[in-house]
Amino acid sequence: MKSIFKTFLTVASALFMLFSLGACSKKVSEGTSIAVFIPGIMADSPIYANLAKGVQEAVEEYNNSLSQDKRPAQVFVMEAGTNQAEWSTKLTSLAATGTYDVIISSNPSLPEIAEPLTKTFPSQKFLFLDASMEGNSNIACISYNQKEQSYLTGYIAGLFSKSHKVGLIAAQEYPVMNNILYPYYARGAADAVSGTTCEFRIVGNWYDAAKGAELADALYSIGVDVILPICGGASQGVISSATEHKINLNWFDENGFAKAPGVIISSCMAKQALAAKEATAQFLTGGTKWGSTKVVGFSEGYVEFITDDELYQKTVHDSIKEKMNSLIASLRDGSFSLPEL
Ligand code: RBF
Repeated sequence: MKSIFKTFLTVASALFMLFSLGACSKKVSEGTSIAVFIPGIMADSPIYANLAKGVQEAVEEYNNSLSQDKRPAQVFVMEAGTNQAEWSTKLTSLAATGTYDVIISSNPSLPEIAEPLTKTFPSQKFLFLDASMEGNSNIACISYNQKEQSYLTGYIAGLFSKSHKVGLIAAQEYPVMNNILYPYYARGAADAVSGTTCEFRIVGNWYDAAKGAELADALYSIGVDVILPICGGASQGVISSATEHKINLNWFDENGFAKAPGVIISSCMAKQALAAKEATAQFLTGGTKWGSTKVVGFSEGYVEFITDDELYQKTVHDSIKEKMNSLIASLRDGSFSLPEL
């Protein structure tokens, strides 16, 4: 009887040791795990490609700075695809794995999708760029003020247009598009050359290049000669149409000059890779301000109108470059600020 009891004690203590070792080694050995949730696809959507790039760069730098006894942080990138009806289910599945310390994404529609998940999975953190939400302690956001980005783009479109008709081809309508991107683009064009009008067309998705071309053809047929496409993969069709009709394009979200030399007259972008890198680095070092939204824009250095590209220098006449330079300078020194629209 005594020996049975002794055996039981030995097994129990062994199990206890094994368990505590296991639990302990789990803590020491597991590095931070990050999921990047792409609400769409990365191809032709620089805002998403730069999100993944920025997160990966931050993780690489963080891992390089770790001492040898620490496990590296890991990143898993998931493309949720262009069917927006599936995003909620896919984000839920990702949170349900319980594997990721944070899910990082970028899109104005995500906080609303993630909000109910923070109740179901209370330890899941979400970091969203190009989005805003206050007061949920599991969610932190970075929002771009894109007024100057749109206005500068519209301004050069207005200066460039000979017909004084410009156009914006959007993938879909959403609050940032309707309240900021389109109105400030149109206002910039009209402020550049009084009487310039702006047409607005909608593709209906972020991938249909044939529809993009069809809409650009139609805008050309009514005299539009400068177009801003904000429509992901559909912008490929806008490029083909503009090249064929010898009209011009603005570009958004990345330096796009090389995509159609001589056709693209401007590239103005929010610095998504930089913002994603900084936000990820802050998360990895425990500095994220949960429950809040940080707004960054032109005055904080997160919006860049590219002037040093050779193709900008070549394509845009000096008189227009000078006007753009003085507009940029006046926005920077505060002598001109944009109206509320
Ligand atoms: N921008 C993209 O470049 N690609 C996309 O697939 C994409 N999908 C979006 C889906 C929704 C529901 C919303 C609200 C925005 C989407 N955006 C997309 C737009 C993006 O948030 C941003 O406004 C533009 O990239 C302009 O900076």
